[in-house]
Amino acid sequence: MKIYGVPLSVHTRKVILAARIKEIPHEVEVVIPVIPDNPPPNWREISPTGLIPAINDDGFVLADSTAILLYMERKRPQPALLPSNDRDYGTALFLDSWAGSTMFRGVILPIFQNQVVNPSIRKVACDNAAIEAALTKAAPEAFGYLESLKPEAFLAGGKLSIADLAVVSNLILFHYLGHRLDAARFPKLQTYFRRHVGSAALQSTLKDETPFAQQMGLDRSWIG
Ligand SMILES: N[C@@H](CCC(=O)N[C@@H](CS)C(=O)NCC(=O)O)C(=O)O
Repeated sequence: MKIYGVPLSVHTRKVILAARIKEIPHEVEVVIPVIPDNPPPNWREISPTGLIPAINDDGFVLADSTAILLYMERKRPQPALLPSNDRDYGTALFLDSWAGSTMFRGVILPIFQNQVVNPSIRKVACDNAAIEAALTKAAPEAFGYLESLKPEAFLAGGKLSIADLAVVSNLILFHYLGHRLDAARFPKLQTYFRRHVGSAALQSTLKDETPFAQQMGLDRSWIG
């Protein structure tokens, strides 16, 4: 299975982690849509939205991290990344969707765009007010919601699921960008995050990301 995307991307990491956990043989072809002319010429045929990730599985192309993960789940059911219980299944998919909207679009993306993409790639001014709003308003609201779920080891169904991959992947970029969870305010979330960062799948994934993170000057000091 070919995975198109860049390992540092929140949604690409979700898919790489799933492939790793399910032991689906895969290779990553680096595609960085924010860099003009970087994607391959037939990119829109592979990813109709132009976003990463997308896959090519023996000629079958598919975009969107959630669609890909659900496809992987059918292709390689074990270990399951969707809970078997109906309600936990619903919760896991809700949290995955919430992570892509409230957390990614509302918190992580404005920070990433203004700290990295605008000044370094697009060569346009960074909107400090957007970063400030994300850090002081959107982030505490999102983290407060997660804290209210009283996260222990996992967010849905007592087992690792798509919900954890989505939430943790967002928190990783937040940390790469030099920001930290306020452990006094969000103690359960902090413990939950550190537990996942220490897992074997994440440690090897983070190791593979090292050259990309170094090249972009990201903060790796939080990786224990
Ligand atoms: N719903 C999509 C969202 C994908 C997405 O937002 N990808 C970002 C990177 S994490 C992207 O391609 N950004 C490039 C751009 O906006 O041009 C998914 O889950 O795959």
